[in-house]
Amino acid sequence: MTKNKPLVIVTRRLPDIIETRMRELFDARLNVDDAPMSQAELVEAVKTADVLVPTVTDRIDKAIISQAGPKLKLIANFGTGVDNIDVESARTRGITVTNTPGVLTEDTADMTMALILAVPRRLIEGAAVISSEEGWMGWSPTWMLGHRIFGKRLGIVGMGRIGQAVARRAKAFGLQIHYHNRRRVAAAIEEELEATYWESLDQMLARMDIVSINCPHTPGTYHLLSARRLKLMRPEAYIVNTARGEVIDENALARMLEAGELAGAGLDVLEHQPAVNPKLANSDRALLTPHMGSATLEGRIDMGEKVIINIKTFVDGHTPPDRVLPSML
Ligand code: 8YV
Repeated sequence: MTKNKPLVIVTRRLPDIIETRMRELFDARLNVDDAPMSQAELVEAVKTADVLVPTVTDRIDKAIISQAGPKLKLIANFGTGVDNIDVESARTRGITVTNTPGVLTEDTADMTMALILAVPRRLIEGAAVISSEEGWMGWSPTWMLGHRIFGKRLGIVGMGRIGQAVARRAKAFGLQIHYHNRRRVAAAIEEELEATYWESLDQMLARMDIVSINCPHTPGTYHLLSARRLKLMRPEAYIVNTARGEVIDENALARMLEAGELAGAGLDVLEHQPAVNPKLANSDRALLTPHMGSATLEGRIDMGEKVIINIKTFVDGHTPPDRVLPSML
């Protein structure tokens, strides 16, 4: 790798301040039009770059990585989830992978909380009445009734940084915190959050009023919320997902919402995004948002800063702070 000015290819447009800094530090090839790259363009990029900066919209699979040129030594993902990258193939070829953890925790937790509030309280439906053609016909004591969240049980699937940030917020809203995680979290955290650990996801799901998905998408969590597990949930329960669509069997969820076997869903991520399951798109019980969990200017700038730090550290011959190893997934 050329030590001073590595060729850094960035697949999507990033905030101005980040692109400006990248131009100063690197031989940066930026995507001014922000058009997603085709697989052929990605192949071209990995053939020539020293560093590739992809995002969630780029599939950096084995086929792409196997065509990487000898210069490519770092894939510095703009994003925390690395399910878009075949990390094992990269490791085999001696390519380091980094991500951007930590800086989008609070924003994603805010979005989770927004869905936890919006779905049971019918926020979007209510707002739509005001802007509808007929307009607001008048108030009534029994109209637009949602459900209280105070005092209800929230089951968090994945108690990492984001899960804990959700728990902290939810506790302040009077929800009881329950969680399932591969590993039980430290006693001090459980105590602070007054959180109940469930070793069995099945048993937790059967008892929750609201379930929030906050785990990464890995081979182990694909369809973790399978048709069988969704059926364990109470018909009055809600589910929200700000993690990855692939964690829930979306077809099964859509069928259950249609049949009234679940009260509602708030989904910021979809299994085949940007494609939207028509059953979900047309469901009164589903609130869908277009993967906006970390979409704040502050968050995107912090993410860009992390990408720059990872590249700079790596180029300077050190282990980048946010290195992702296959064993971490
Ligand atoms: C990112 C995300 O903005 O970081 C993640 O894992 O899901 C998003 O919020 C996106 O991945 C950018 O690539």
